[in-house]
Amino acid sequence: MNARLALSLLAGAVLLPLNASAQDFNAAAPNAPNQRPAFAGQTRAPIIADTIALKRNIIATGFEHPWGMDQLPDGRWLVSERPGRMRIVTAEGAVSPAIRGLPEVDARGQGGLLDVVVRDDFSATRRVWWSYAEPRGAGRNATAVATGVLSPDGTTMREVEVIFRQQPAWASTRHFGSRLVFDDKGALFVTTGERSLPEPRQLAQDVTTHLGKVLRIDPMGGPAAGNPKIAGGLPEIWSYGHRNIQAAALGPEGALWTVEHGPRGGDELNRPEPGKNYGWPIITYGEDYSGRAIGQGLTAHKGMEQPIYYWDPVIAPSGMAFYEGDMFETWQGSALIGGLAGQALVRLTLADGRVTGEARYLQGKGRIRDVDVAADGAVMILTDANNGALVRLTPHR
Ligand SMILES: [Ca+2]
Repeated sequence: MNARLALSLLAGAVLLPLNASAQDFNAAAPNAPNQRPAFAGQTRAPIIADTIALKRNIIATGFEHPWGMDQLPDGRWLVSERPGRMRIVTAEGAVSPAIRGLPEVDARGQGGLLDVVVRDDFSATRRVWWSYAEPRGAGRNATAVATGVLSPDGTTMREVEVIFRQQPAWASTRHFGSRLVFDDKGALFVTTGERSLPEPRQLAQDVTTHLGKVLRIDPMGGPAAGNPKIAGGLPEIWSYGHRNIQAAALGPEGALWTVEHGPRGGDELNRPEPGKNYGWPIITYGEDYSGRAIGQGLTAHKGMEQPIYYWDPVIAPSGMAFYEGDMFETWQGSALIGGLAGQALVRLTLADGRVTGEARYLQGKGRIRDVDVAADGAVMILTDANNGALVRLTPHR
């Protein structure tokens, strides 16, 4: 790091000239070179030539494994830290002590306190929802969702109720999924993972379990009204056959979009439709991290949905948001996705339910854990870089 950059980091703002077209990420060798996409544009979309310069303002640092965030109506942010803490951060970067009253989490491996969301009516209700890895005894755990009412002084979560408990629990520290997204009917989508191990992995196809699913629940618990009827299936299930969905957001058209961690060379973008099967672990792009094929190495099968888009090599998706703000005129309608392995902010342009272009920003600047759009149109990221930071991105003018 040169002295000038160090100084500007201390000052909190860094100007990064970003020329996405100069970063030919499509030149990277695929992990599964013999696989072919099911349709043109399903992977390696044309790189968007975007010469926009981003101003990166570090709002606050020192978060330990920050995972999720949501903005309160007054402009402050709720930020979760995986070891089990939730904090309030002001627009100026003042960070509160950890909010008291949250349930115990299992913070081993990929587990811990995960996503956090509020609704537009927070000012009236002060109600918060969060997901976490819940200890279930004997080394087992599973994804759970709780809700509570934040005290007027912001110090304590009260009336805490667990509204969802993934079944069955497993002795695994991986693949908790855990994004929370409200839809426009007031139902809450919960994404899960299949716990990674060979045995529970198969349960992504078992509709009597919550593993490897998109679930849609009532905000106070129980299945949401209007869910699909899946023969023999649990009434919370919206879609199944997923591996580990850590990125999800409502699109401009009101539909849920998800990005799931695939095997090596198989991260995928879906717009899960009610009652449908997204294939894991029967069909997938990519290969096992051991180098072996997943199952029979199939990428397509009757009755199983193709992803809208996939990445080989993977980006390792984290959070996701659709851009509909006022600051980045050319980003309207784009999907923004955080990358862990990719260490990038990924932008996809979409048309007619297909991906038409891809750009990447902040490449190599650290793992991006969540992405959101502030009320004023700034793009907010949580990153493991800068000692765990909440960062505000705006166009440089
Ligand atoms: Ca799939």
